Amino acid sequence: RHLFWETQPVGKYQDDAGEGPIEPAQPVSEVRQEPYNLPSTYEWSTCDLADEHTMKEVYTLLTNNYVEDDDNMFRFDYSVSFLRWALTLPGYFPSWHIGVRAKTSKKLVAFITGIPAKIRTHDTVVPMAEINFLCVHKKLRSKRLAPVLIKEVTRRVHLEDMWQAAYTAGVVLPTPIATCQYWHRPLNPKKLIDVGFSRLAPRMTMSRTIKLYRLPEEPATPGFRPMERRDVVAVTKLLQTYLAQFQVAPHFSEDDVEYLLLPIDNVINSFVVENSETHEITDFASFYTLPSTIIGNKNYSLLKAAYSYYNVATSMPLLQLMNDALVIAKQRGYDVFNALDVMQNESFLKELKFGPGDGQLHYYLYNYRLRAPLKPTEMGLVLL
Ligand code: MYA
Ligand code: JJ1
Repeated sequence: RHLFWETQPVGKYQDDAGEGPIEPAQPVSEVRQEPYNLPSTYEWSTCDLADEHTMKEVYTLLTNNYVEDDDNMFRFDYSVSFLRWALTLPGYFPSWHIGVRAKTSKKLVAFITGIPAKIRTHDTVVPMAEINFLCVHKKLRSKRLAPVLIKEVTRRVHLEDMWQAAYTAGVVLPTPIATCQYWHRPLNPKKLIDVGFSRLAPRMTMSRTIKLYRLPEEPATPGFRPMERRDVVAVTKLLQTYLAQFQVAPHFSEDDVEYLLLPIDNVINSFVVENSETHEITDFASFYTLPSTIIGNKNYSLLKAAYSYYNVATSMPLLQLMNDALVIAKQRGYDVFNALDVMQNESFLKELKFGPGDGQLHYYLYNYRLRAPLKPTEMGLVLL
């Protein structure tokens, strides 16, 4: 059934096989030296994302051709500043930003990326590639280009002596390590209903709906403030302790936290709670900005969505911390706050009036077998 995936090391769970790599690492000298073959009218093009023009080409490809919901009403609109942040992290490999161009016009028609990350599974920290932004132009779909992109990124990851990868997708492939559910908390319910993101519930009026989702003007927690550079050490400790309880989670260094979690306008929002007496950092909340194009609505063209990233509460229930995150997201003009049912998120989703979405997110590892699939609550990884 999966003519491509059946050839890849992504095998099934096996009671007898234990946990670890499916295939052993090879000497880098034995990795294929030549790029895989593309159809003759296309060529490989490593995309230099530090170059503004190239970045704009990538942005345009993704904005017009990347992930849509099941009813093709919304399409992710990752911003240029988001893509730059997410893809040019310290230690990134330029060769893992892979484009395909039409030979004659040089138009960018397909893309895939990898970034390096340390991912812990149970007790083992494994250097992996996180694969994201796989995209084939709508006019070139179903021509088996995606498997060529995946083989090529795999080859370039192998050339850096890495042999495992982590990725997520909305589609089912061999073989999910976890299947998680999206939840949505309306912040601007009227707009969400107007654009078809949500519906007026039975026996609810618009004004009752607006009242139902109303939030305080200001966060309730004293000492709740944006994260700053001086918080990096404390936030790293909070995250490391919190993430240790999950079966699969990133292993964050202080440098990772500094890069990934310091606030950037319209990209990443992070907050800490500082104790007013001890000045200790007791709690941390973060969400990233990922708008979607609203396809074919005459009043609105962009849905501004916040996505829950990593959150740690130690001085209060997680529910109270996340309520403050919702307040900030509302203040900052987001229309909806999205979260997966990963980590301990179930402890606040229903009470804070999130509702289940129609989308799922499946998590995968490449060339690494777990003993059994994880429950969403055992998943400690959020990809961008
Ligand atoms: S997930 C986001 C994916 N992007 C989108 O959904 C954007 C909109 N869609 C498209 O651009 C195209 O439909 C794509 C497929 C490009 C998705 N992940 O070329 P085809 C398999 C993996 O004829 P197209 C993200 O970015 C499909 O099962 N495989 O199809 C993470 C079939 O194989 P098989 C997928 O529709 C990506 C084959 O491709 C996906 O024109 C992680 C058909 O190819 C998918 N999302 O193009 C990639 N969708 O016959 C894997 C379809 O076997 C990384 N397919 O069923 C693996 C690790 C690599 C590194 C390893 C290092 C060691
Ligand atoms: O956003 C999503 N669904 C929305 C919109 C649905 C529009 C019709 N299809 C949704 N809205 C309901 C909200 C409602 C608010 C009040 C309370 C009850 C709920 O359900 C979905 C997620 O649910 N998003 C997608 O389908 C986008 C793709 C998701 C897979 C992403 C793959 C990423 C890959 C790469 O790393």
